[in-house]
Amino acid sequence: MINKKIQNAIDEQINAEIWSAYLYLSMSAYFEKENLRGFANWMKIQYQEEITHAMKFFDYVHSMGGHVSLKPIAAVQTEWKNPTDAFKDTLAHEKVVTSLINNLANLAVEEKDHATLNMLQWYINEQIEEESNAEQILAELKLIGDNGYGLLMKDKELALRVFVDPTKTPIA
Ligand code: OFO
Repeated sequence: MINKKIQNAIDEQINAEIWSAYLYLSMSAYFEKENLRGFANWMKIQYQEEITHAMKFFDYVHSMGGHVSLKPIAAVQTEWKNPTDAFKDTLAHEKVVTSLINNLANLAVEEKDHATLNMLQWYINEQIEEESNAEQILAELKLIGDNGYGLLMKDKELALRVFVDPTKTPIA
């Protein structure tokens, strides 16, 4: 049975993961509007990944005999200055999520909840990838600068991303 403190903290994290999904779907809509369909595709897949992150927590709580209480989803930004601006926000947001996961792990240690701590290892690894993906694209966008051709090339590359459920991949 999952303890109340951990249950509440995971409910908050489910909300943060679904908010992340909503944020990236909003970015996808922004890129569609800018005719950058590859970037829009990348963000749509990011949205799908975030839903899997939320669902992994959701299923964990129920497998431990708990009961999830879903919270309201706050509004997200809908406009960005340019792709670099959107990826700066993506990286900043992923850093916040990493700190939320670390806080959850700290709570699991305090509560001596080893099952939850073990489950969180997957998220700790996943956040390394989340930050590194955003960091890489941001660095490339900085190199591209105002070069429209460079941006279109990047757009074509990001169009190739396909969805692979990350929760089905064992931790490295
Ligand atoms: Fe769920 O990792 Fe991004 O936010």
